Amino acid sequence: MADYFVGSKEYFPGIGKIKYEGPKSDNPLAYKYYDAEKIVGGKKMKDHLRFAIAYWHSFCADGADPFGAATHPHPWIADAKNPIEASEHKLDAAFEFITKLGAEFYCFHDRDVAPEGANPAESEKNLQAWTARAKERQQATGVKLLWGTANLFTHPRFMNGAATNPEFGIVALAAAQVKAAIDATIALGGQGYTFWGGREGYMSLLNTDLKKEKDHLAQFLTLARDYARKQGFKGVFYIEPKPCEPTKHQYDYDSETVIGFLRNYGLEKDFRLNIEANHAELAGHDFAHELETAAASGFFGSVDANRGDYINGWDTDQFPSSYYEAALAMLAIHKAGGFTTGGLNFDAKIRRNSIDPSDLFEAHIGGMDTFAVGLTVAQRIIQDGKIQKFINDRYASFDSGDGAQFAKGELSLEALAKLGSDYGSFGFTSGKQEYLENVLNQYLLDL
Ligand code: XUL
Ligand code: CO
Repeated sequence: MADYFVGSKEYFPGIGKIKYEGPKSDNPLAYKYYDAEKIVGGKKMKDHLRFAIAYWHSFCADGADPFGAATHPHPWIADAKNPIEASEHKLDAAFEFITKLGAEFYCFHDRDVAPEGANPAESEKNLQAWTARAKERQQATGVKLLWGTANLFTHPRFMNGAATNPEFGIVALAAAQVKAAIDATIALGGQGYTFWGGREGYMSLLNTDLKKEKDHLAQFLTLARDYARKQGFKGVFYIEPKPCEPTKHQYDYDSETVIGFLRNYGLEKDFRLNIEANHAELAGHDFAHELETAAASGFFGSVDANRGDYINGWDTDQFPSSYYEAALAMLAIHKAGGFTTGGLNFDAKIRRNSIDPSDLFEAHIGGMDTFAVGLTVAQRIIQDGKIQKFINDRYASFDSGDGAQFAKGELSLEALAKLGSDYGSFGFTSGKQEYLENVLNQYLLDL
């Protein structure tokens, strides 16, 4: 892999390849904990973490919010003569950034990378032209595609949803977009294809046929899966749960809801979950809860790494910075068997007033260091085994005898009830949560 890629123009001059300098370094443009080649738990850090850069936040979002105009006038967009040239320059900027950072993967929506045309055929042509250029960049740098997706929420035509739109014509237009985005993902060797619900949900039941919309969503996903498999796609499809925003009630509410939906419609073989930390918070769950819930049913797939704000109730998409949360998340990911096709995609944006070119680097460096710490702490917890032993001991009464028989389904309710009346009084064992929290803090401080 080349040290870093520069296209027709260097968009981040003065910033070179970001290197590991260790915890004592005071260089803001160096890794303090993320040492890509370091072996942790028998595997390189980079292979545990599989970092991906989100095209939409890092190279498209311009800092505009509902109260104010853009504050990040990206030169790759501002200096381009037309949207096609902007798409080409953006690709150069993206690969320069990704290779300087040393991340291995990226993720994109169709409309992040190539402009919408006057009709579906023209949009597809624009995407195909970008795909050919992106393929060359991937080959030249070794950067890979973690997953692709289609943006089925920005254009006004999707104001009533895409696959769940009450008008059939819009469902068909959404299909044209998804088909083209799947083709692009396959052409680029994408390891996954993601469906985030976008506007698949409702604002009011007074104008909504909920059952019909869910049936249509499942039908749409089934067609997309069948098409992709027919075209030779070997990767994983992800559903990304989110409880609300932009609709009041998104159908893909949280991990458990999506697992039920996938099983209900026979999609459980091909689809896994892409869990986003901020979405978990919006659903009233911890990030680790969503990860463990997905893993418990065999649906863990990939992660959108970010964080919300405990005081704000919306999707702030901030860069991860909590070692505590990252440690618990990496522990849950370890229990899920680690990443195979998935990875840690920074679905996060710098703040509107972070306007230095170096801010985008510092944001990602911080996020990568945070997960490197999380990985290190999780490995320490796993190797030491104290917490797992506590959990095992807590359930030991199911390991043998009557308890084991119950767990295997070998006891009737009558037999169980009989045992209950014979056993007498039980259940006075401490859960020791405070002690375990102290143990976790010890692991965290012992960096
Ligand atoms: C929206 C969100 C999306 C998905 C991809 O909240 O997370 O960016 O990750 O469509
Ligand atoms: Co996301």
